[in-house]
Amino acid sequence: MAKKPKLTHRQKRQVAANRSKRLKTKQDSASSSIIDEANLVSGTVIGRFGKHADVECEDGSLSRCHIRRTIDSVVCGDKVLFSKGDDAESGVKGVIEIVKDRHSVLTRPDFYDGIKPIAANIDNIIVVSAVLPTLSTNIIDRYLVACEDIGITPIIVLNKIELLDDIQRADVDKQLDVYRNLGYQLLFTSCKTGEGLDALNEHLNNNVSVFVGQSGVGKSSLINQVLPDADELTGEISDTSGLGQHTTTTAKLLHLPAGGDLIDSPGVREFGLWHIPTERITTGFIEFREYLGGCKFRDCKHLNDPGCLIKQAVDEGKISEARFASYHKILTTMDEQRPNHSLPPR
Ligand SMILES: Nc1nc2c(ncn2[C@@H]2O[C@H](COP(=O)(O)OP(=O)(O)OP(=O)(O)O)[C@@H](O)[C@H]2O)c(=O)[nH]1
Ligand SMILES: [Mg+2]
Ligand SMILES: [Zn+2]
Repeated sequence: MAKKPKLTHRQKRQVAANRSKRLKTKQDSASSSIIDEANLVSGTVIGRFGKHADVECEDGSLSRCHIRRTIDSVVCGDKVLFSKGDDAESGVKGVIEIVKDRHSVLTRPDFYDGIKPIAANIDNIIVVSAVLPTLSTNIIDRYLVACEDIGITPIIVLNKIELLDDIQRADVDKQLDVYRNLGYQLLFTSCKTGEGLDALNEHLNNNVSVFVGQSGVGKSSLINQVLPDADELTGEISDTSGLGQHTTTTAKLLHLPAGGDLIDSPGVREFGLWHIPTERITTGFIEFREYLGGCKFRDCKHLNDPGCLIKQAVDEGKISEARFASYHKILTTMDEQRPNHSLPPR
């Protein structure tokens, strides 16, 4: 069989748009609506495995589907339409033809694949961080920027809190005051003692929430606590690095008994932000927003530029020095993390 030509992203979009138009026209015409209704089934993606996606229909049935080659991406939380077709040998029950418009999508940059969506149609993002080996507020800031960039105010969860003694805990607590002052919800949790789990539960009910954070911080463990039937695989921490071994390899959507869904996502080592243009990184620091546009120079780098309102706010104690340093650290590491083949998004 001849090898099919590889399509560019633009071509894929065009083909998908045409297909969508054709299907819509077909659905609109009374004569063919019977065939389409019989063939196209709607559902929600609850798992992605290589070339397949598991789609759950409203009646609760599950269909493993292929994905039409022209579709750019399918992730957990996506609302899709698939055509039925039973392949007894592979167990595949259909082909996803259309991904409906997403009201939100969380993405991350991947060194090899460019921008990768993580989860779609989410209302809530739970940013999980661990307090050991050290608390990294820079990593928290990176996630906050990514969340603010898609217009979702996340909840910050500090897990494994029982590992700290009282003095360490007070120190961590103090470092995190800056986030409370900015209005972010902050929870201390422990899967070992159960601390904070009820409070976490309250934030999850009736929402679609995605758990994000570095590998080994305890995302799957927290999900297992909240949903004992979830049975998510959890991993041991390597002694040398103190970090996890990427135990969760694919995202998965799970239902909460009281309503709402949880999406467990695979952790990452580095959460780069090079896919987000600099101006959007700046607005991702929500306390900078009121000063933007007021600096003396239009191309102000907000560092040591004369007449910089942000630097002035730092000097006056209105913006935290730690957040200001974190902002510049993100900008400098962005260039290092961006793969050479990717064009800078500035
Ligand atoms: N001490 C302590 N250990 C925890 C806690 N929560 C999780 N762990 C341990 O941390 C390790 C990693 O937990 P996971 O839940 O697999 O972490 P993850 O964030 O899902 O990691 P990835 O799937 O790789 O992204 C496991 O050995 C857990 O038992 C906690 O509250 N306290
Ligand atoms: Mg996991
Ligand atoms: Zn400035």
